[in-house]
Amino acid sequence: DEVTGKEKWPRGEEAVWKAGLRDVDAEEKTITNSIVNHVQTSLARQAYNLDNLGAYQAVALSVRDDLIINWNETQLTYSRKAPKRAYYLSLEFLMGRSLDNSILNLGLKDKYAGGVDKLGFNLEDLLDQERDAALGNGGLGRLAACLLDSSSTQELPVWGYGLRYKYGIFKQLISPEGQQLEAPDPWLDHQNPWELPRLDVIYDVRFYGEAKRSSDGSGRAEWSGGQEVVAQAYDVPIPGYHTKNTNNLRLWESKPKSGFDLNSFNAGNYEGAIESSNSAAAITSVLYPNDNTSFGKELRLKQQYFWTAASLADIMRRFKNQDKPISAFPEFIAVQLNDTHPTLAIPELMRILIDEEDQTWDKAWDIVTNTFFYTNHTVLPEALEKWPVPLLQHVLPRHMQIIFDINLFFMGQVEKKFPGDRERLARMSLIEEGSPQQVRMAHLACIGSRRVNGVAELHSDLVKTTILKDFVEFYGISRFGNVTNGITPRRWLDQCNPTLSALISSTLKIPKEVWLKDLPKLEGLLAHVDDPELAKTWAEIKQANKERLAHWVQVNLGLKINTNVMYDIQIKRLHEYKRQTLNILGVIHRYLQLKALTPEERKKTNRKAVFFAGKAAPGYYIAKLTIRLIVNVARIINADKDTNEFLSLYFLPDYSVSLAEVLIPSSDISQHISTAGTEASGTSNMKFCLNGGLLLGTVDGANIEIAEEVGESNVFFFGHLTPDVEDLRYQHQYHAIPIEEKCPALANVLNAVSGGLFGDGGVYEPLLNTIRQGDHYLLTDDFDSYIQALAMVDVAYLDQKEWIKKSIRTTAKMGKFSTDRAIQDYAQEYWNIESAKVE
Ligand code: GL2
Repeated sequence: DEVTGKEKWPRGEEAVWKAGLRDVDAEEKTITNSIVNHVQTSLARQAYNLDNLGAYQAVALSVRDDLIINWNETQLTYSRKAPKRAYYLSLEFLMGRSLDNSILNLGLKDKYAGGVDKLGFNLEDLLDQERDAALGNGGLGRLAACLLDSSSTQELPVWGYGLRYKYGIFKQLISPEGQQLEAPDPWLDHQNPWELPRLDVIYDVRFYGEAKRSSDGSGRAEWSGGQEVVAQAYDVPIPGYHTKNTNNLRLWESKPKSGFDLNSFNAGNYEGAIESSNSAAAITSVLYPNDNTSFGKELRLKQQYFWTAASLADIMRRFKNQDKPISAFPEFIAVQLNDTHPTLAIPELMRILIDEEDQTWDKAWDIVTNTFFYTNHTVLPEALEKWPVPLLQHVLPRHMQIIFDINLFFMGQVEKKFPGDRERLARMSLIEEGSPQQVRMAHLACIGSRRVNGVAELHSDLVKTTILKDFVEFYGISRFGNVTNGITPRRWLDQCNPTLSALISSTLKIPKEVWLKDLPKLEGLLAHVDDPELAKTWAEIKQANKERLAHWVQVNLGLKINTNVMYDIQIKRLHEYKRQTLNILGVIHRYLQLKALTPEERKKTNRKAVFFAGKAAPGYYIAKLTIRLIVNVARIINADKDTNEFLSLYFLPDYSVSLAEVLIPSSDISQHISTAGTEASGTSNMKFCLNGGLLLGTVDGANIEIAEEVGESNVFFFGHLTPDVEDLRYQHQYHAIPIEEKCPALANVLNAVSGGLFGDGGVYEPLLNTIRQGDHYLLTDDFDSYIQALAMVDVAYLDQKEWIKKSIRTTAKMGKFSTDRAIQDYAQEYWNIESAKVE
């Protein structure tokens, strides 16, 4: 080994492997023994032909052994102490990779690196073998993953419940024309060492059939017939950071109740015989790839019910083991609804309590409304879930009865409080009139929960003043709160940017084990902002992170990118409200300006590389067109020798958690430029800032609270404010001003696109027309101030000394945005649970 001078174990030499390990301390020896053992037994492979994938699998299994021991002790502690527990129901858990995170949380990274090295492998190479667990679309799913990490770290008794999709979010390919293509994500094909199948944890789940109300006046009903499928559990251990507490993420897989239909089989109808088993397996086969848009398909409804029914049955079984009266249910259990996706849990718990547990309606409703909590994640109208009554009636006849009954009681109460206010009744009803009638899931979640929250201050205010305004008037304000989102600093700083993490520890003179669990300690960096040594190392780390990204791009995409320029990054789902279009039009504007300069003048400008990454929902035409425009603009400007030294552009395909971990530490500036009032929170804004990247954004979501923390002089804000948006949209509808007049700079850019500067201009007309007509996302209103903000970024960046100070100040003030704080908010203000430390 060149670095240590020690002899390395020659990879694959069995004789050496078997000879026992030299030069290894006791802990490393346990680790290497365990890895070798897994290679030879679990994998049934030999040392001599072991490749990186095999070595990764063996290492993962060895780490999993440690996790399982902690997991078991955690479950034992929770059973013994019997504390109140919280359950986080989320249709999405965007976990990413687990190996690096697990060994960091266990505090075993160095030992594993050493052990793996002794066996002739390189840990970093092995980490790269792991496939992302991409069971989510975007921020909502990643938030769920960060909250789980923090729940274990904070030693809180919290379990996650979700679905074990066979296919996660699709793999994004980009055709030579710039078209997004989707390929499946068969993430389980390589085996998944991070899960434990639980063949014994199974529940039957029914669909369709008939619900007959009993005639005995009890309010009960019997639901029978239809389709029955089986939910089987897979458990994923969630290690906390430097604690034994290891919570559980339980994911359900759907299976046929009986292998195949014997009657059809015996009659020679083999296809018919397996049809029902296929239809059962289909329920958890694929994640719906829509972010912030509801997609009213029957299979999605079946996913929602399958998952909530299995989870509640499991929760109920665990509760019953405690031998407490059913009325004590809410004293021991809090269930968090992550968006409205699990709202069927409300009528499902009513059904269990009334039909199976003999509770009266009032008692059941009392239990339900003290058990559930609802988080709203968006006020976008297209994302608010509604299910057609006929569909619900068909798939879940008993639940439809219960929803009608809930509505009947609720409407009675509203009528009592606001007599004769028919419009209010219509607005608040669970049922939206129309053909067909639809069930408003946000209303059901709101009235069936104890408390409701939004995910950033502005967003929570909007929830209270817009979509749930009537409910605030009815229930009073105290039912509605805010929990600003967060991120786990373990993955989003220590793991993705280890050199910065080490620099922070040495500067603060606090071990990372302390400040990573107490993020406000970062504020100590402020005392060192003027230290030139710190500034120098800080800048060197940013530079090294740019080089790491450039290396990644070189290896994976075969492109060479300049690392001596500013890195400007926008990575998130493609969505009109997130305004990637504004960004790309800004890039074109910059390009046109550069073209118009003399070579001498160009040399005085700030050089930058602009990066985009993100997926578009497969059916989202305009978002896909935006990708196409970005790719084709990149093709032209990267090839332009006049300007490519000063401006280059990249669309990195197949954005993922793992790619984010490489991109985020490299940014000088990142863009969070949604139309005011549309982005509920955003969480990548927090990730960039934690890594010392500055923020360019609108006054929206958590950008506002980031600016409050770091100070407005350290962020670049632009654009109209939320209260203006409604008026501006009205203007566009009824008093539209031609773009040439209103915003000549933008008109010029649109003409360049239409005119074919980036290939056939006609292709982009539908995209450009969204701006020319209606301009719902207010690009013409914000374009000029956006360009000004970009210019201010350029000026600021030229003063590198001051820029680094801004960067350090930004990191220093990110303490608020740890999910450790967020999970404690939920634990204390909502669930009323306490930590239960595993000794
Ligand atoms: C989202 C919001 O759009 C996003 O702003 C927020 O940060 C996350 C997490 O709260 O939730 N809502 C939503 O439907 N998706 C989100 O990412 N998909």
